[in-house]
Amino acid sequence: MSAPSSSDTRTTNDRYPTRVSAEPALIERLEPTVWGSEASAGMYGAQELHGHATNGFSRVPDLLTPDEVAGYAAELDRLAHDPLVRADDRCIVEKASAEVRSIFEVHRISEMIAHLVRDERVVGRARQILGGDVYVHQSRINYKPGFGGGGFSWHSDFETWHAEDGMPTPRAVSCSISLTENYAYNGCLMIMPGSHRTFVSCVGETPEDNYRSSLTEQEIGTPDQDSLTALADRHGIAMLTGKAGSATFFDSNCMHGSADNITPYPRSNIFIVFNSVDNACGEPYYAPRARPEYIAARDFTPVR
Ligand code: 6CS
Ligand code: FE
Repeated sequence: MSAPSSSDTRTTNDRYPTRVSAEPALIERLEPTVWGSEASAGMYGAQELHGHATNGFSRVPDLLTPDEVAGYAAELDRLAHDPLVRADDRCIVEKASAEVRSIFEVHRISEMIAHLVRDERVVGRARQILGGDVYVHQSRINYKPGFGGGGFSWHSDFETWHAEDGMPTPRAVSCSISLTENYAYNGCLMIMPGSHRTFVSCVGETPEDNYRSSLTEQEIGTPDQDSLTALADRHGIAMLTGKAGSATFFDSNCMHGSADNITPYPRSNIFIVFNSVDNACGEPYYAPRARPEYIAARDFTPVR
């Protein structure tokens, strides 16, 4: 791919350039994190929304009941063993073990997960944070099996969604619902609290069909070590441990990652990305072409 030309207004006026310069940069984010008015009614109270705006994430300890956890865990198991799912492009396997790593667009594969997306406990909170109607930009199951589930290097999701999916601004939020206990040692999510206010412009052009390798091991769109050190020194690192059934909502620009899982204990979760209908994706900003719809939706119908 050649670098976008300077006549391309989409990129010349862009506040969040990435994968185009030889030098990394830290760019202050201007958009709010919580768009709903703090008075907007819903499951989050004003204090929780305030915490979300400050840290870039918020936690819901018992989003699912133990019975629901058991039901969804059985559904994850069923999907991972369904030969039709296994053969589908939506299914990503681990490089090392050929075990299922992720399944994408699960809200269109599983009726149970479609239902979960529309659940007020889930979409209601996303609407409160993003200030109105939302649609699903991406959904996936991450399995992270024991004895070899692979980690995710440090990254901001928004960096990828902006560069490769054409998401204009960081007005999206991810909901990660744990179906297994998350310990510090089985590859739990790590977030730098407060890092969502800084965009790290990354070095290295997006190759053709980058998604074919980035979903097992992301290399492009991962920040340089000096930028990561600066952010970690400034913000520290939070380990998001918690019980099965707990959920974390986190801003699209949080700096986050997770380690490999060498323990016997899997760390599985359902992951749903909500984007504001006022922030619908267009052409990619810094990639040769848009990714498939099962990774980055083009149907902006609000969740009802
Ligand atoms: O590609 C995505 O949409 C997500 N997956 C990875 C490995 N990095 C960026 C983003 O979180
Ligand atoms: Fe991520």
